Amino acid sequence: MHRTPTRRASALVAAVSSLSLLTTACGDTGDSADGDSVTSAKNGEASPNAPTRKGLTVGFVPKQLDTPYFAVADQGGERAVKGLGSSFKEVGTEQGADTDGQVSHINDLTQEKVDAIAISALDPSALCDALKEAMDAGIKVVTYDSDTKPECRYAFVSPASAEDIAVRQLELLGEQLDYKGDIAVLSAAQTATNQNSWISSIKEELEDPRYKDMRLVDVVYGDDEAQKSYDKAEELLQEHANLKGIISPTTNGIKAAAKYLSQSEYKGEVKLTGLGAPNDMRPYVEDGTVEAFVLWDPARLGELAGHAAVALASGQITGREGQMFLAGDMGWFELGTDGVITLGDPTVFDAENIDDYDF
Ligand code: RAM
Repeated sequence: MHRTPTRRASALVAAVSSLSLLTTACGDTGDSADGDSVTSAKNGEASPNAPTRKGLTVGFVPKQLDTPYFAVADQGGERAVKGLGSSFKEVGTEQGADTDGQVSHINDLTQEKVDAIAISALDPSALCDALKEAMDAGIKVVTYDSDTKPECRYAFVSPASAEDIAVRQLELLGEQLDYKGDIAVLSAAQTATNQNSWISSIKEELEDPRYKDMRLVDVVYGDDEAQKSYDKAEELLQEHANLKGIISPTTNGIKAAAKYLSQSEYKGEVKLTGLGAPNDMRPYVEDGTVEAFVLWDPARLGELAGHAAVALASGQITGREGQMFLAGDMGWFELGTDGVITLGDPTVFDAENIDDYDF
C-alpha cells in the first residue's frame, strides 16, 4: 500500500512549484455550496506545493464508534492530522446504522466551525443537506471508507476499487466451493454506499461464465450490530437448506457469522469469506471455520483521509481529477474521476499470513 512518487507526480510538482507564487490556493473560497458552487470549487486551481496549514481542526465521523475497524482507521487519521500540526476530534454514534446521528454530528461540527470533516457515510443522500451546509460554511469535506454522492463532498478516500474488493471475495468463495452452489451476502446497513457498491459488483461478477453454477439466493442486513448480524447468519442457514457459502463484506458481519458457524453443525461445511479484521478473525481461522478473507489496513485508510482533509483545507487539492497531494510516508496520491483517491490493493489473509498482522 506504500506509494512512491511517480515520475508524473514529480514532474507535475516541479512544474507547479515554479508557478506556485502565481496560483491561488482555494482553501478559503468562501463559495456558496449549492451544487454549482461545489462543482466550481472542485474545479478551482490547486497548488500541491502550497504550505500545509497548521492549527486546523479536523473532525472525523465514523459509521459508528464501537467498531474496531473504525477505531483503528480513526487512530490513523489522528496520527496524520496531529503529525501535520493540527487538532483531531472524533464524534459519532455508539453503534448500528444511525444516519440521523451522523447528520446531527455534521451539524455540530459545522456550528463549531471546524476546518475539515472526514466522514464514512451510512447513506449516499441523507447526509447531503448537512454536508452542503458545512461546505457552504467553508468546511472541506472528504468521505472515507463509504462515500456520499460526489456533489456532497470534495473527495472520497476509497480503500480499493469496488470491483477489486468484490471480485477478490467472490474468487475466494468460488475456489472454496469448487465454483458450485447457493450463496448469500450478509451486509451491514441497507443504505451504506460502500456495501451496496460491493454487492452490485458481486452480482455483476456472478455473470461471468465461471460462476454459472453459483447462485446468489439472498442478501440480508445486520446493520454492523453483533447480535443482529449473528441472528441474520442463523436465519440464512435456516431459510436456505442448500446454502453453501456466505460473503460478509463487513468486519462486524463476518465476525458475527464466523461466531455463529463455529458453534453450529455447519462449521467447515458452509464456507464464509468477506472483509474481516485479522485480530477479529484469528480464532476462526485457527479453528477451521474460515479459510481466507480480505481487507486493507484501516489505519492507512484513516491516515490517508487525514492527509486529504488537511490537503483540501490547505488548497493543495480541490477535488478535481488529476490533482496530487503528498500523504506523508505513504507518498503521493492522485485524485481520480469524481475526486476518488484509492489507497491500494486489498490483502488476502489466511492461516499462512494472519499472524503477520496486528489490527
Ligand atoms: C465495517 C463497515 C465498513 C467497512 C468494513 C469492511 O467495519 O461496514 O464500512 O468498510 O466493515
